[in-house]
Amino acid sequence: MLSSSLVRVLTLVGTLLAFLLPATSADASSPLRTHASARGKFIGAALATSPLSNETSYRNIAATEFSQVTAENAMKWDATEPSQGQFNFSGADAIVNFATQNNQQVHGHTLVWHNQTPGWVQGLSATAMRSAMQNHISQVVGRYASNATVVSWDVVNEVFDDNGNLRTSFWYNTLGQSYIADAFRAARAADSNARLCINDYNVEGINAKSTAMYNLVSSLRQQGVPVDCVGFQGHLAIQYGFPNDLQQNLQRFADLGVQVRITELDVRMQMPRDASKDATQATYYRNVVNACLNVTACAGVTIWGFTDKYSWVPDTFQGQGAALIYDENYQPKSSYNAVHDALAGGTTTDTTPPTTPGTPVAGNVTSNSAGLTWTASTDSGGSGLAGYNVYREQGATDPLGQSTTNSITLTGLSPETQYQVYVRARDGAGNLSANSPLVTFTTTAGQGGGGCTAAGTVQTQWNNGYVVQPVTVTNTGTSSMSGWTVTFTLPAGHTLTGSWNASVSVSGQTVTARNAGHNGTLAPNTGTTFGFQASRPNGNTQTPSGYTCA
Ligand code: G2I
Repeated sequence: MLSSSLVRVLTLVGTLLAFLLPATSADASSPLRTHASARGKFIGAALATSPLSNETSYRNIAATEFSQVTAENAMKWDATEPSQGQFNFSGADAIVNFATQNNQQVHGHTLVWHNQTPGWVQGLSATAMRSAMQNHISQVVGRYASNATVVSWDVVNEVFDDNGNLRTSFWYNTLGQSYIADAFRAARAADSNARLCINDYNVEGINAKSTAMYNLVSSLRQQGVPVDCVGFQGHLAIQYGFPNDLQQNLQRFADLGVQVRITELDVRMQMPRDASKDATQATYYRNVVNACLNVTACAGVTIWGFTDKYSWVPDTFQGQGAALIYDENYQPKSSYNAVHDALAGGTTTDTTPPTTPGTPVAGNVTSNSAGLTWTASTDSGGSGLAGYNVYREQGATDPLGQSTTNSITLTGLSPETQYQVYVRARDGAGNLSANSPLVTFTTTAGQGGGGCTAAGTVQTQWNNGYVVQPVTVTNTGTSSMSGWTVTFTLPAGHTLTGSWNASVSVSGQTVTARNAGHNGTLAPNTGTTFGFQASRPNGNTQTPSGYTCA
């Protein structure tokens, strides 16, 4: 029996310890993988071969924090079979050996993709291409079939275009849709145990593309094609918003009987970094991890890299970066803590809204636009200030506009109209502040007649091409339009490879896009969208410019 004075001393020590150590301290020294395993999930990172062999910090973090790894490039076709029948597994083996040493599982990425596939494959006839594909899969998967470290494969990658149609890649154009089922069958033949995945981007939320993926997976499985896993890449950006139906989407795939996983998570931001962007980013990371934790069939989350020192983002999206959970000096960021705390079962949720913004001041009021500025809010709830919503009517759910700073130019307003608007601040967890006081302004008289604007957003790009979607076309005039013509300039050497929702012609580098049959009529202050895809020389990072509308 303990004497009562000893009990008192022990209690005191316990109280002191509880006081001195922050609540998360029990977990502070445990790496991500320890917590992930305790939850029955993996936490992974994509690894690049060169820092893995050259940098101790890189190697140490990769080894200690993650239970799963994916080769960022080393298992792709251009690395493993640069010329027909000449296989090179040096990079792939380096990653597999590293993973074996560190008791990690490897997800093989990727067997059949339209990027990073050598020219010799792309030029083959249908019969030759099918057998080259089967041979590639058989050699690459076969090499690791009896290696317990390599447990899963992205058999096909990015087979959909951005509208959810099957991508008209050289695979599809030469072999038709059957290449997908054939690839899975070849992978199963090469390894009867590996988990075989289909992987894509922009499928995190429920949308046309993810629904097309859902239908394809469902139909392949009904035909007995061995698809047993779906990968959701998860290349997110704080400026585009979080796919709030991620968990629901993962669950609907899980209900098909497949395993699901987040395969390439990163959350980019417009540079430079600041505390508020970091906080929003951390919320995105936490939300993704929580979505996976909440879906039993979700195997885990792979981050596409781990240090901002090595990330594909700045090379692809000009002015954006800082997408990962360690900075370029290998220091953990808020997003690391978010992943850590979510895996550790942290339930700290920010429910404190930001402070109320100041009264907006209106300036530069025209017939269809107005500038507003207000005193900024602050946020103390932990998730950080994310931006502001500007509303017209009390209780409106759709904002007139959104801004990440304490000013905005409202566009698309009606001429000679009185507007009473107010601002609400929002934080990274989605909490909205109280309404600011109202500001009232009246737009000026319009000139009457026409006027339209066009602007294009690069949705995704890769080494030698990109998709611009949407190009938004807006009728900024005061009368209805019955047709529109948008022009823009392709940089030298770029070639249009496809378009949708517009009728497009090219002369030199000037592209003229006219409305399609269904989207020519635009009432004042309404708009429509179209999109296009183009190829560009390897290594070129330019994108089109000079969008005009008439
Ligand atoms: O684009 C991001 C990812 C989208 N999903 C599929 C992934 O496989 C893809 O990864 C990226 C790699 O992160 C980049 O590192 O795929 C890119 C190529 O499509 C990779 O970029 C390439 C560069 O384009 C090459 O110039 C470079 O030689 O990386 C190569 C190796 O560093």
